[in-house]
Amino acid sequence: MNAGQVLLSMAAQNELQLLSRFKPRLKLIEDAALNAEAMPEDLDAPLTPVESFFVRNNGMLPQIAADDWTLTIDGEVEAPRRFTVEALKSQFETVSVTAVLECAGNGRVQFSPATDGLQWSNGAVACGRWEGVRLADLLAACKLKPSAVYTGHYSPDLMADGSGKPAISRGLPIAKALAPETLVAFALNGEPLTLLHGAPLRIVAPGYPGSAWQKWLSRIWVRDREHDGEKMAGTNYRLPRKAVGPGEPIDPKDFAVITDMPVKSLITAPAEGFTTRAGGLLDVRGFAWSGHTPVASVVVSADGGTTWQAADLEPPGEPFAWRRFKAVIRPPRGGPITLCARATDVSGRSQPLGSAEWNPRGYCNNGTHRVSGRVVEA
Ligand SMILES: Nc1nc2c(c(=O)[nH]1)N[C@H]1C(S)=C(S)[C@@H](COP(=O)(O)O)O[C@H]1N2
Ligand SMILES: [Mo]
Repeated sequence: MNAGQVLLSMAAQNELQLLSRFKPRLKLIEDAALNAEAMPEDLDAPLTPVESFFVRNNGMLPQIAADDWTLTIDGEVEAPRRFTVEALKSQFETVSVTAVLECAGNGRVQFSPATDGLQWSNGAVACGRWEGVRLADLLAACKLKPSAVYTGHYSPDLMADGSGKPAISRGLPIAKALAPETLVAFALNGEPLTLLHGAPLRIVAPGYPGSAWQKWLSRIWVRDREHDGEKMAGTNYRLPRKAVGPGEPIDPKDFAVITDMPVKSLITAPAEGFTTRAGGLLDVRGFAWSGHTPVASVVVSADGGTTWQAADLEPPGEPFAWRRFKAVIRPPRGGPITLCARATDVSGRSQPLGSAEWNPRGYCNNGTHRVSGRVVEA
């Protein structure tokens, strides 16, 4: 343990035990709350094993008794309801969606100058098969009023600063809440959700940043305005409508909620620090994904982005899943080598070569992933 970890509270020490027991390979990000990310090479499977799924907490893990959990739906509905988990499973159709979960702050560490927020490298992303009921079906059962324009999500986890405030309470525009891919989920990769990922119930909002995927969901307040819960307002999980440079004044009015994640890719093999032989063949592979706009193509570079070759992209599966890409490279001579991957979506948007446009909170950095290694003479 390093000094920062020793300072963590007792509760957090239990959290660390959870991490070392269930996710021993994740890299801890220093913070009062439990946050940890995967190494890219541990993300080299179409469905990320739960063990390698990153963990993002805005506050303390809640103490929960999953047996008597209920979900209340109220607000702009004709018929407010309260469901047990069993009632959700027995009264509504169970469906599954394969979807990427990515924290809006993934890649933040590459922004210069640095911004506030957890300094994630590239590992706050994963792809899972989520199983649950459609949020649309639950809302239909509660009979939405015409005034319903947004959902507000609540859970019992509190901020780590002792203020007693909810750690986070975000929501969805009603159109996304009603979209067929949006779930109240209770299982991941065929297993019941674990505590770290929001058991017994969490929101799954494919294409949206992870912050919209409320864990430990206990209440949905249907709203007649954009939800204004904890970490919805100000500049939280928002991007400026027009560029704001470092040090420039910030007016939250000019910021809009992030509702779509940008096109992105990750090299999952070889791993950082690899060695390969000059004149030999080097297999490069990884995944590409985007929010709501399908991925069109991926190119790979073996010279840090000067020249590119097309990668093979596996045929599309489910729309919110990530797609495998592969390329074979023949490094000509010995020396250092830097691999890059760059995805483009069907609307023509590509990953930026360095970082995405700097923004005050360091969100949505979809800059190309770089992996460095060494070519050794045969
Ligand atoms: N109740 C609750 N839900 C939450 C959060 C949280 O702190 N509390 N963090 C959100 C954020 S910012 C992200 S990126 C995802 C992370 O989900 P995971 O921990 O299952 O990977 O959960 C979201 N849902
Ligand atoms: Mo996040």
